Amino acid sequence: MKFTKLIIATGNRGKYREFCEIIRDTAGENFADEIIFAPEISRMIVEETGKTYAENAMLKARAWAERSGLPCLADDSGLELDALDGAPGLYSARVVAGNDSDKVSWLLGQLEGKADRGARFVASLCLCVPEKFTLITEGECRGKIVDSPSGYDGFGYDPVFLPEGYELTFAELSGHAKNQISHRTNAFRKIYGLLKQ
Ligand code: ITT
Repeated sequence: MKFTKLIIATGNRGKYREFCEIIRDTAGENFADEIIFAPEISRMIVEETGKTYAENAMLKARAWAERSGLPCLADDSGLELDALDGAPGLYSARVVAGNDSDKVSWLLGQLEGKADRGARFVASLCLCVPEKFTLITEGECRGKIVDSPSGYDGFGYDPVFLPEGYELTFAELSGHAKNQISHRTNAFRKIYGLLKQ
């Protein structure tokens, strides 16, 4: 199955950029002719009222599919810290007002004096193809949180996340390297696998 147009149902340009690369790296030209950033076709804020990543991903994908009539791929993701029993998790985008570096500062503050730096990124993806089907998958990437931010690539908490088996943060790795191992990639590979069945 190849889509003529695919909407990435997000307001986060960092996620959109990653999806373009992940789709190209995973499926080459076989997935979609055109990959569209949702805010370029319409203005809409979808309330994330779900209790799980999967519910929120479905809310976003379905809302944009209803609005556009086109296939929509949404992601709901978060960073879970072992020392904080999985927080901020579902609320990773909303821990404090401000930009990514304010959120990173908040995170490092929460971990101050804590020896356990273990963490994982989680992403649920929802692909909604109007009047045909809805698919949901989940992916994770384990790692740990470093003491201070390093690197400028990526978005969100990338400058403080050291993926397992690596000595560079997500923000120091190239986009291509992050996309070999990320939670988002792992979830997308599952979607692609299901579509090929
Ligand atoms: P949309 O809902 O519009 O897609 P959002 O940024 O609000 O955009 P989420 O609600 O899924 O997305 O929030 C996930 C947050 O978790 C995101 O804003 C980042 O702070 C963090 N996050 C998720 N994946 C990440 C990644 O690959 N690298 C760094 N931070 C990430």
